[in-house]
Amino acid sequence: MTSQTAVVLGCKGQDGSLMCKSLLDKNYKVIGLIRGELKKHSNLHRLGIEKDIEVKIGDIRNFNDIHRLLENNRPKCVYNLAAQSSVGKSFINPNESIETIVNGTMNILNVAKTLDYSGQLFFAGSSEMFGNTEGGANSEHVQNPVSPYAIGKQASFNLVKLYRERFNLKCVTGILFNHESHLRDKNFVTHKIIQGAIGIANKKQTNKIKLGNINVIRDWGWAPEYIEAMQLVANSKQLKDHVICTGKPNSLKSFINKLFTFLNLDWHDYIEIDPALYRPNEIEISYGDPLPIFENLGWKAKEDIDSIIEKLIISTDINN
Ligand code: GDR
Repeated sequence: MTSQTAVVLGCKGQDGSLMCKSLLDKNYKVIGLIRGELKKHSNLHRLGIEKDIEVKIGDIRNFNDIHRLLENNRPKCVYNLAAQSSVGKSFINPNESIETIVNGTMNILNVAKTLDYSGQLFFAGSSEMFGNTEGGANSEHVQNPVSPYAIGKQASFNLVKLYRERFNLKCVTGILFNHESHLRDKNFVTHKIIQGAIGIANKKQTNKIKLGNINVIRDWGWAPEYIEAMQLVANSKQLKDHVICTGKPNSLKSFINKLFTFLNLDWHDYIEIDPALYRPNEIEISYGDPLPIFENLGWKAKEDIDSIIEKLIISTDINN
């Protein structure tokens, strides 16, 4: 039997590479799109799958690139996991955030509409579009984005909804809360802290770890299981946007405390607060409501902050 084809836009990031691996495990033919060249130590290489997927070069903002990809391959499903993903960087280069997130989404939707594409389109949304959450946020939560990144994600979410309701495209957004793995880029706080803490524990690092605001509260989940949730949201006949979260709020300070305690170290000796790392605008508290996705699709996060820290310590390569 010929296997079905799935397209992963942004296939070398944390989520893109994990999505490719999961789809390959389910016997899909996987086509991945990247903007530049595939570097030697990409996440695809680290997962040992760079030869198992078909990698194409292209840009989600380019009509012809996406048109060619969809028309030639007629995939069952397209996962848009491309675009700039750092909230911090979006304050430094807002144009790139808005262009990749909003124009990218718009372009993919327009290509799909032009081709009368009947497969599923999944878009990675972000809890950042809610701003501070009042209790655990579900997909109907009031939206108050406070960064260029979040403003882009809010626009993307609303475009997807519009094209689903107005043009009958099978497109949905999975609104993702923070989700981590050893494939995280070091721009993100969990990877930065884990790398530093392991370096300190192994006596390879003597400098303190400099951080911004550690009083923030977030809902941290385990990326590999969020990939499975994304597929459920994408494949569901309900065509409904869903929040993907654990529902458990934790402060960054408690993440740090748990991690250093695990390594038998006192974090107070190794963390330095650097006001220069504070963001111009910050979300103080953000966590989701895990019930809708459980009730509608039967998905529930299995990993919590403690097991995530343990997994990150075991799997992190401090040279990456
Ligand atoms: P976030 O992730 O912005 O929540 O976006 P990040 O790990 O960058 O920040 C989490 C929180 O930690 C605070 N913080 C620091 N952050 C970084 N990067 N570096 C620091 O030194 C530091 N010190 C404190 C931040 O201010 C923030 O409050 C992630 C991304 O995956 C997005 O793509 C996704 O949409 C959201 O999660 C949900």
